[in-house]
Amino acid sequence: MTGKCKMFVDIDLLFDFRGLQFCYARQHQKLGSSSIKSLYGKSFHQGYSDLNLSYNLDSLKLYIPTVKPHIHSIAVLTELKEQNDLTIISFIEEEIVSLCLANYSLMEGIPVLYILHDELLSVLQPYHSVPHIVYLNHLPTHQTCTTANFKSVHISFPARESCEESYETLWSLYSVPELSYEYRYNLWNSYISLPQILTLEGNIVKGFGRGSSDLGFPTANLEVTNGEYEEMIPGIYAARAYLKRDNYERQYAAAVSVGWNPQYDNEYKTIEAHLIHKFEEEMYGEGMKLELTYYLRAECAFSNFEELIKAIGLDVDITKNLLST
Ligand code: RBF
Ligand code: MG
Repeated sequence: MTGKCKMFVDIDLLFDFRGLQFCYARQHQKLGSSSIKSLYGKSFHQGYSDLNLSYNLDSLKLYIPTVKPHIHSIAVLTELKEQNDLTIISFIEEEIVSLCLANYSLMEGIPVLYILHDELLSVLQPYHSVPHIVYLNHLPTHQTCTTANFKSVHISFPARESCEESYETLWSLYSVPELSYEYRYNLWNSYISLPQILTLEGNIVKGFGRGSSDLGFPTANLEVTNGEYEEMIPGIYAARAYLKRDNYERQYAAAVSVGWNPQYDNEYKTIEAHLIHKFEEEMYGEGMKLELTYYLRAECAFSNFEELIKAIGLDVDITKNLLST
């Protein structure tokens, strides 16, 4: 990269606020994926009022510590911070964003601009003559910028929009380092201790059949026969698991995913437990009991599957540390 340029990065790209919005909206009402999609690219306030929902900042604040940076994006940001005149653009409310940023010292010293989508171009106007890239993950904003002749790179989120071209553009400008395990673990390591243990019981059923083949983390899908699972906040939990075959006496640590898997946009809500133990045999039909003790994070749609796999790996390591007996 020769010379400095002005770079704007949308905060949505760096942190999974949208995962939090999914979680939070679904906690309040049974929303379909189409209405959830309408939260995309909106501030909390706008998204919620569009869906005719209200949100309570106090209870939202509870989940903010678990909003995680995208592992890959944070590597990009680290690189940009070294090389550029960097500003973060946020279309999300200042109160929410600043609470989240407070968790990550990496963000210290980077200015954040709080604006509305409509204000974007007037904010960028002074930079029209300097070489710059606007690095955005929100397609309409990207299009607005392109139409106004700003050099704008679109990195898509969620994953299913095609974004190969934008990655190539980025890689041709920057060599982005791989973050060390310790670094990623520290970024990822924030969670909420549940005020009371949530117990779920039922039988293990066939899931979407992706667990071990695609991701390398086999899961036992629980068909729940007790508990208010419909009301449960979607997200990733750390749990103790017990199996009927051991008379529910032996304890396994488990990382549990509750929700619609936004990476795949499932049609129905599932509870999937990755038991941290090597099982040789199939477990369909087996009885299982889960005691959820920590909320680790919201469900996310990552910009690629490698990122999802890394995130699950970190969830599992954190679960091991929290529940090792
Ligand atoms: N799916 C998602 O779409 N987003 C996630 O953030 C996510 N996190 C997970 C974390 C853990 C610990 C586990 C066990 C699963 C997670 N999943 C997530 C679900 C995953 O996509 C699913 O297990 C496979 O697709 C098999 O159905
Ligand atoms: Mg499964």
